[in-house]
Amino acid sequence: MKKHGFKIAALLLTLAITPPFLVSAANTDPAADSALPKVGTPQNLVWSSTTHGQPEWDSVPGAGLYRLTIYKDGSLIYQSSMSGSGTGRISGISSYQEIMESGTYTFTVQAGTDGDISEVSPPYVYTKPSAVLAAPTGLKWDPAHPTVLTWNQVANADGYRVEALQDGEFYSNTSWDYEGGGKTSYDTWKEQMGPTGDYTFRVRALSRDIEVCANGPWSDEISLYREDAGVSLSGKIKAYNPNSAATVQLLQNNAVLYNTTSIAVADESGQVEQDFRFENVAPGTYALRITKSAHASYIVNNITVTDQNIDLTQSGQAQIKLMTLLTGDIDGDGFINVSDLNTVWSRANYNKPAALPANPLCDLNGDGFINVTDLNILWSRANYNKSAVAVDYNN
Ligand SMILES: [Ca+2]
Ligand SMILES: [Ca+2]
Repeated sequence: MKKHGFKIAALLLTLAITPPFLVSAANTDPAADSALPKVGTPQNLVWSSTTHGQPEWDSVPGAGLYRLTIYKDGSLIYQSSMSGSGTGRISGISSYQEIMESGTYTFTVQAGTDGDISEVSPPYVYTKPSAVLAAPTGLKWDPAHPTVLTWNQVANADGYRVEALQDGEFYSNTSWDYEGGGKTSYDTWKEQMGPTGDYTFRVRALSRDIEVCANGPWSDEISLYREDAGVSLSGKIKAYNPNSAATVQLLQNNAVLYNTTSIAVADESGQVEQDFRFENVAPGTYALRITKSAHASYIVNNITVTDQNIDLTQSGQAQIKLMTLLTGDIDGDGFINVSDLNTVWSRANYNKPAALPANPLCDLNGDGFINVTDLNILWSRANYNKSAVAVDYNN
């Protein structure tokens, strides 16, 4: 069987593709298209008879780029672009790497791009063979070279694909094949990643002939190691009215350096616990400040970040382990006192729905009504005549 080497130009282009371009059939990326010449439509699209699942078509004069779209049973599974200024027949990106399951695969090719879409290719009907490559195991960051991802070699693999996910969504990928299947590491992820985000990686083994042995499934995921990324700082708050979000900030010299907003829990009322987390916090000493409407502010001073993650729920101080916000500072002056009480108790607000013209902040528990429940929260021993909380992390 003829072996098609992986095209370096195609590989590099695949690396550079941004996710919307890759995954959205409707996205025509006008900024990229505008610089390209008007060109014709590629013709004579067929699957290669020698490399199963590999598309080929006639080159288009003047084209510098081709966009390939693959459908499985009518649904888009892959879209990518490759440089293609050659003449004669063009071999597409090695799309057999995208073919995992039995089904009917077709593709379209755009040249140029001027928005033309070629005719749909003859279908490639794929029946997955019983032989399937194994999923890679043992993914880890090389201890000696912590920016290099490694895994155990998969028997009979002809290549691998490494895919990055950001916050669980496709972010980028790269793949290659080679003679012998011995390369089981990947070290160029760092240039592809943005400065922030929760990245994970996964790897799958690729087959040269998917009629003989199918491409393997994805490995388990591994989180990104970033040697220069800083650490995480996480904690837990407890506050009333989860419909209203709390804002958590890290400050230095009264300047906000990191911001997070704990997730509001909709359709719930009362006093609930919520987690927050900062990622990639640089070394330094910070004040953590929590603010939330109708609650007194809460500050933890002198948190020194070094090279270790900080989980405030592990603190020996009860006031840091679980930061319970004091409730009832409706006018936001930093004190929970008679002026707030009088606001709840007023004719305009008391026993009214928690909507204008009443003051919605008087609905302290977030159940939609301003009533004795809210009054009791404000007037409780825990809250009444209390003010903004400040604790020291090192006490
Ligand atoms: Ca007040
Ligand atoms: Ca209420």
